[in-house]
Formats: sequence, structure tokens, C-alpha cells
Amino acid sequence: MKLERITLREIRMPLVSAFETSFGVTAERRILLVEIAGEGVSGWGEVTATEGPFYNEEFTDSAWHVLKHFSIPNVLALPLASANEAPARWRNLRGNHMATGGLEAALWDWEAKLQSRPLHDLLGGVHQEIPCGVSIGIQPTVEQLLEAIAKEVAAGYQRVKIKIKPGWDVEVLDTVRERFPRLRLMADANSSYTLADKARLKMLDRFYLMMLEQPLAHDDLIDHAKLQQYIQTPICLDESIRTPHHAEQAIELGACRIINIKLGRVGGFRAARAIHDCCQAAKIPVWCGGMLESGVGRAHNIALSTLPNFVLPGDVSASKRYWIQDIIHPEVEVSARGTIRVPSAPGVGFEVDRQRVEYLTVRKESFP
Ligand code: OSB
Ligand code: MG
Repeated sequence: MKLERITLREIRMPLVSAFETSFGVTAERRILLVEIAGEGVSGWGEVTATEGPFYNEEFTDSAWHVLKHFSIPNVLALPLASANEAPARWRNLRGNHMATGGLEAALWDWEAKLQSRPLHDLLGGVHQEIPCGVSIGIQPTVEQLLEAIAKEVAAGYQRVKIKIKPGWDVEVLDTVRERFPRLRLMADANSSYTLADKARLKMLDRFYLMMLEQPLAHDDLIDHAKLQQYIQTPICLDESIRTPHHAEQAIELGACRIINIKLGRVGGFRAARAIHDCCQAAKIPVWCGGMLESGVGRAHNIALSTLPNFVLPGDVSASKRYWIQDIIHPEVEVSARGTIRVPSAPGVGFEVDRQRVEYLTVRKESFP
């Protein structure tokens, strides 16, 4: 593969509505896009880091720095035979998975396009249609939450995830369950509890949630294993699973029964596939998480979700839930059955709207 140029850019995109989690509110995204150009073809990737170091240690500006000074020079240093080899180039870097993951994802898109194959095919995907859920942020009032859920249910989404935190949990879920007794429902705490809250978390059992996502510390496995012993609701890990090794350890400890795989959090497709395979062997179902991505990251999430053990609805939903106008053509659309049809064009299968990207760009740098 003859790589000619890597272009890094930052775009700013206001969200259609602000998104609140236990760690803060996001109204505007600052997204880094990576473009790989070579042999007359471009591959695109998205860095999924948040604006501040609140979900994990990474943030937009740290990712720019790591890409510019470490990951990009390592990729440009020697010819590359495949995207699958790329992670070996930054073996010497610790963490910063979202930065390198955006570059890795761009290389996969580029390689698939060089071979005129859809990315899901290159990855070994099997699903042609993927089941979709939505993630609904903390709302100003419970009434607004009920309205937001009703809207997504009417749109056909297959499951609803709500964000919880201490002070926005049992009473809220009581009201939601009363109004939507049969809804496939789950809750994501984004690490806002400790094991000292176990009695409170056990109260969630009565809501027969599909799962409780990342209740305890972002870097913990052992307390999650203790909590899983104590509650009936299946625990799903998000933040705690950064490497295939973490997935193996979590499974061995019984720290979760489900894993949410995010391409950025684990550093790209190679690691995501390894975690997928390890979960599949252990009969742990997985689903694809979201990071409020633009169309570029969304398209990668769709490709990832075609792997066989992605059997639960993911947080991969329609472009219009996030953006007035997305940066890809066509935009991601969800059927009335709550599914996304996997595209069959080469690479991720969506076209990047260069004009729109150019318009949204606030900084840009090319290498070499
Ligand atoms: O924990 O899954 C999460 C958004 C930002 C940071 C963390 C998370 C989320 C979401 C949104 O839940 C998922 C999405 O709709 O992209
Ligand atoms: Mg989560």
C-alpha cells in the first residue's frame, strides 16, 4: 500500500440537542478526522475522544498532539502492507487509543477501497442489517425523559438506554417502567457509583433491565465482579475494557455478562476484533457503543457491527438524531424496524462530503 499523505483536521459540529451524562454536558463536538491519501484513493477515520478528559484520559487536543508527534510519524516511517499491521507501529505508545484508533480506522477504510471491497467484507462481517438502539442523556425533568423515550420508540428503535447517576436513578426508572412496561430498556451510569452503593444498585433489579452499563470506576474489574455476584441485572462493561487483555480478565473474574465495544476506546479494528473473538468464545454477547460520532465514525461503527457476535442493538443510530447536516452521503438512516442496512460500496460505503468538511474545519495539517 503506497501511502502518500496523511491529513489531520479538526471540525466543529453543534449537536441537535445537548447530551448530558454523569460526567458532564456536551453541546458542540470538536472532532478530529484523519484522511489517508495514496494510490488515488482516500480513507477516512474519526477520533472519538471527547472535548475534555472526562470519559477517559483523552481529549481532542491530546489526540491531536499524540497523532502529530507519535502515531503519524510511526506510520509514515516504513511502508505498510495492511491496516492490520498498523497497531504494531505504535506498540511503544501507552494508552491514547482514541487517537491511534482514528488513524487505524482510516487505514482500514483506505485498504478496503484499494481492494474495491466493502470494509465489512474485509473485516469478515456477516450481518447485512444491524439492530439499533438509542442512548438518551440525562434530561432536565422526568417528563422530558418520557417524551424523549416515546419519540424514539415511535421511530422504531429496538432498545432504549438512559443515562443514570446518583440522584437520577431509581425514582426515574420507576416512572419510565410504569409508562413503558415492555420496553427493552437499559441504564448507563458512566462510573458514577462505588461498591458502597450496592444496595441502591440492587434496587434496579426490579426494573428487569437488559443490562446496567459501567456502574463502578472506569478502571475497575474486581468491584464489578463483586457487584455482579450481588445483583441480578447483567453488568455490561464500557470504560473498563480498553484492551483484549482487559476483556479476558473481566470474563475470568465474572465482572460482566456483556461487553460494549467502542472502536476508539480499544484503539481500532484490530483490538475490537480480538475482543469480539474472545467474547464470542466465552459466550459473552457484545454490542457497538457510540461516542456522538459524525458520519465518518458512525460508518465505521456500522462496519464493526457486522461481526457475528454483535447480537444486541448498539448505540449506532440515525445521523439526524445528532446533526442538522451530517458530513457523509447518504446520511445514516434507520428503518421503521429499528435497523440500519449495511452499505455495499467499497470501504465504509458512505461518501465524505468534502465541501461540508472543509466548511466545518477549524485547523488542518498534512504529513509529511
Ligand atoms: O458511555 O456510552 C457512553 C456518549 C459519550 C460518551 C460516553 C457514552 C456516550 C453515549 C452516547 O452513551 C452514545 C451515542 O449515541 O453515540
Ligand atoms: Mg457507556
